[in-house]
Amino acid sequence: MTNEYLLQVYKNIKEKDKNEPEFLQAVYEVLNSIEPYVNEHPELEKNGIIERFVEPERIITFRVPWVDDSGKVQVNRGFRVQFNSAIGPYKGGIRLHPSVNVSIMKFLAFEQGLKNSLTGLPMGGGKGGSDFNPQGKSDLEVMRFCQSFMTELCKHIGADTDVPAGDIGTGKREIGFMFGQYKRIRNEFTGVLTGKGLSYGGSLGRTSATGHGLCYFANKMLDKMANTSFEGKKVIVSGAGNVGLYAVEKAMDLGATVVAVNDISGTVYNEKGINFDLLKEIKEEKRLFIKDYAALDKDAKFTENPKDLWKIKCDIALPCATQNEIDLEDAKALVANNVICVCEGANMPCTLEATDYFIENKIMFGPAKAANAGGVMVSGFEMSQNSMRYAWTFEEVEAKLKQQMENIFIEVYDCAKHYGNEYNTVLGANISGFKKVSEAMLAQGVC
Ligand code: NDP
Ligand code: 2IT
Repeated sequence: MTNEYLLQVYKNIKEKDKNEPEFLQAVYEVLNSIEPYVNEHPELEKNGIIERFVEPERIITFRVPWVDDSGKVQVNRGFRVQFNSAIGPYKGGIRLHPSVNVSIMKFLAFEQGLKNSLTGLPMGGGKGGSDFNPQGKSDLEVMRFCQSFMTELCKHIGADTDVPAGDIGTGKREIGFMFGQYKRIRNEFTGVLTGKGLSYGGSLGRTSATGHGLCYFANKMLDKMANTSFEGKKVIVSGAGNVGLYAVEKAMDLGATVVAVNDISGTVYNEKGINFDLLKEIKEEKRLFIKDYAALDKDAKFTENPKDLWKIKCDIALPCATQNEIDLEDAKALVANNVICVCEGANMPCTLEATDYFIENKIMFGPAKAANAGGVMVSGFEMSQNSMRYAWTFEEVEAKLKQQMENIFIEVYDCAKHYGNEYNTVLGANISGFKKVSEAMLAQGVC
């Protein structure tokens, strides 16, 4: 990065937000890659667009008290970061994980704004969550937490204001409890959350949308850049949650063999292919661990280190767990094993160094804000269906998802190529997403 304006904005934010490493990482990556566009558009500096673009419109933090099963009062910290509403109401998931803090919330909300822009739908950027850990809690404890969380959050959201959804630790169960509490307090049945159950306004195809969308994006990239596909490829997937599970399903559907997956308990490898039905039963229905899967799959080899996944030989790697799960060392191991494609299902799963290494080595790379946009895209479809009081079939939703993920790839690829390196899809995604957001900000004056 050599542009003086961008360097100055980054320096300021680095001083102000020095205790927010994930946020600084996300901002650095974006500012660095939009540089050629900023050089061509002096009106951005004149109007202070970048200063505004890296400053959240609003951050809400709040106390979340709840009573555990033993009668003891527990207190968690709740967040909602309403980052940018230039192109639509704030939109983004709710993360429930002990690691949640303001840095993680801000990086996710910042990235979400660009991702939502890439979907082509009118949604701004937001994210929320809490350091509450749903793992090991009873359904009643989770319900009491969700009700308390929504008792405060409901003052700040709404179908035309801010529409939360799922993320790590927040699935159908949590969305259901939160929706019930919102409806009760506000006396409104609206599309205020997405990822809802099908019986109360959810969209068919939302559960599988991120994982399926990721594979549609990757398959289009393989086709366009290497005239190949998932057919016959060996795939590894990290994180066996909402995104990872349905990435496994779609990769298999497209003719690949998924040879390894991981979760927090470790890594499982089966050269003949992971058994998707068993994996889904263990992870989604029973809320157990990969080590429990390994005990039931007689051909599987299990190791306790989740990081062992990246040492397994594969053609395609789909990181779908969490931020910074692939560092430079992991990237080197993947490239040494001849990986041809890495597509990010999680948000920011590759460190800056790992990402650069993939691009330098001409690995086909799908950056998160483009490759995992399928989830929020179908959330956008859910909002449309709720407004119309109508429901599309699974086939209609899936066809729109596939088409639009392929369109995103083409837009990102064309933009990367236009700026001189078709492998730099990070630049392609960041400039494509930023263009629409900055145009909207310019049009709306100083706000
Ligand atoms: P889930 O909570 O459903 O699943 C997360 C999975 O990742 C779990 O299997 C968890 O293991 C595993 N995991 C967490 N940390 C690690 C780690 N350090 N090493 C290995 N595995 C780990 O979350 P989602 O699937 O919803 O989210 C995953 C990622 O995808 C996040 O980055 C999220 O922001 C992103 N994303 C989610 C979307 C969505 O619609 N849900 C949309 C777009 C992006 P365990 O089960 O053992 O806890
Ligand atoms: O990171 C993400 O895109 C999500 N967690 C999904 C957000 C949404 O509003 O569906």
